[in-house]
Amino acid sequence: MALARKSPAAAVTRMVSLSNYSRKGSITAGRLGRLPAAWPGEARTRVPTLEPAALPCHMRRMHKPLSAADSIPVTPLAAEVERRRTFAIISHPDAGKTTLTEKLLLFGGAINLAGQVKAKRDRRSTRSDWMAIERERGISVVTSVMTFDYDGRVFNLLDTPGHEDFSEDTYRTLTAVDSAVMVIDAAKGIEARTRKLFEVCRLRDIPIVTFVNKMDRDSRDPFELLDEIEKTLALDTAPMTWPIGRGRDFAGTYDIATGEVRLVSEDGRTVEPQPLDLPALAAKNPMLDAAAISEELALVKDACRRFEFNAFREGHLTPVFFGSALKNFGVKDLLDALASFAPAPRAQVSDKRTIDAHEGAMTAFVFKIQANMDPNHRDRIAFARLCSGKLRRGMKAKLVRTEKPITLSAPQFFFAQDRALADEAYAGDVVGIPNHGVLRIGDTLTEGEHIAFLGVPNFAPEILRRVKLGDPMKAKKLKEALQQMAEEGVVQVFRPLDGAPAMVGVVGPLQLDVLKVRLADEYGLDIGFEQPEFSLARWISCADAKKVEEFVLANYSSCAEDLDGDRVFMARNQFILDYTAERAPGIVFTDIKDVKKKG
Ligand SMILES: Nc1nc2c(ncn2[C@@H]2O[C@H](COP(=O)(O)OP(=O)(O)OP(=O)(O)O)[C@@H](O)[C@H]2O)c(=O)[nH]1
Ligand SMILES: [Mg+2]
Repeated sequence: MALARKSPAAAVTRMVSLSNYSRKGSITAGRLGRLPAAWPGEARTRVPTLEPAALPCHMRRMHKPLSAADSIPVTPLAAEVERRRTFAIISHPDAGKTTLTEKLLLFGGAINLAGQVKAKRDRRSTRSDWMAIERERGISVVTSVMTFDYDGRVFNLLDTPGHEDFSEDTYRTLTAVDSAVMVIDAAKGIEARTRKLFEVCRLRDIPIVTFVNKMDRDSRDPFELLDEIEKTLALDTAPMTWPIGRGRDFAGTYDIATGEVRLVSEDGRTVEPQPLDLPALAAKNPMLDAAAISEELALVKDACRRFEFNAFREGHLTPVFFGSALKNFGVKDLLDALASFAPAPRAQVSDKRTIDAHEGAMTAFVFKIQANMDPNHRDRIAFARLCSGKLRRGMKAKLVRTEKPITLSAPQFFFAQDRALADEAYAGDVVGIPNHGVLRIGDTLTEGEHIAFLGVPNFAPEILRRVKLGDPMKAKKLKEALQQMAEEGVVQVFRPLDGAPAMVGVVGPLQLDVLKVRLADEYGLDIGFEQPEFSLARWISCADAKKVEEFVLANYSSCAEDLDGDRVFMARNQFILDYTAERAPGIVFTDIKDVKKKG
């Protein structure tokens, strides 16, 4: 029920319970233990900031373009780096990430009309969900990358899939961003996947901006939602806007810093903020109770935490915006906030040293491969996050894993499936590099230095399946296709050493559906799956490489190699795994492999 429609007495009761959450002594990230060790390979170095750290932030001042007066950088390179904002949108499935992405792009001026994410199954036009299977099922399967300009900034936006079966893709994406937008369905609050993804962000110290979405529908009490964020995530909240009315009576949002309101317009136009005139609002909509709203706003100002720039950047506090992505509401406030106080590119840790984003030499790592984005030209794109320096089209880079040079002749900025040649790109940018299989996930590119960025691991699969081919004449094609799908990270492929047919490993069953559909659509292959005799796969290693080979010889029919040729032991069940491990002293069995540790 909307608080604004309740009696003043109800508001007072609320004030009592709210005081719990707003007092300084309430749950703070600090008390529950701030971030332990950083995500493997991540720097905790704080990037120098441009903003004067407005405290509390005045929304009007939040999005002023860069000017010499408030710029620390002096070189053109540093100025370009400081302009970059690279962020992911994360949440539980269906909270509205893709819808929000569409609307953010609209403000970015990149598309004129956002393709609406309508009812499931009827979404043919969103930019971000471009794959056939995504459009058919109405879910995001892969991360979509979009680069656009807005208000003097260059945004690299990554729309991630919410479903847990695609979590590897999402985790990889989170290695490439400097901040995240956490979308919450106003009727549902913090859901399981949101919580998990938040934990991953916290491991990497990624600052989070919260967008409470679907305010146009019946929603939970905003105070309750803030309280839930604080309690379940141990994250302080600072509302930046506040909803006026809920559900069908959602009238707009109140800007806490300026005291102005932005009203919902029927035609989806952006309405400029205006002074709050409660009697006029209530006259237009009799369901709105002016007195109750006024009391609620007073309570918000009095009891809610104020935005603190440093606490946000350190990951202890999240600014919260309310809105409706579908109605295009509250989205501009969110974008302005990102432009203003989301961090510029952070430093990144490599195996040898920490690389600062302002360093002159270009460095980058590949966090995602996507094949066949353009069905007419079987292309293969490696998505790289630039970590330092400037990438120039045509330049030669060193691929550290192979120590071979690679010419970056056609780097591209992506806009979901659309693209444009990138003549130059800077630290923070995500560029697509077309290649024919040379680049792999985790690869480091430099201008000569022998370093490898550290990062996201590969997880041992939860499900193993043998691939059954309808037409045995197509075995060679299947081998190529599986190699491609494994390089993309759609599935993991394990090739048994004894020559038995390849096995695929996945974290969740939807990945198998995606593999089947994509092999049919993109390669004309009709496949099925069989339950193999094995259910577990573990990477094996030992300081003494000879010992691994001895182990492999002794367990030949249970050993396979993965995409990189690394040895994997497969077991029927946990008992066999434990039994074998006990009898192989010195051999390490792991269920995690760091794909970026090579090179
Ligand atoms: N009423 C209402 N519906 C919304 C809003 N935002 C999104 N939706 C609907 O919610 C459904 C899911 O939206 P998506 O944007 O696909 O959600 P998602 O988070 O990208 O989902 P996954 O990528 O599959 O995790 C769609 O039917 C949208 O039309 C909103 O602000 N109000
Ligand atoms: Mg989506």
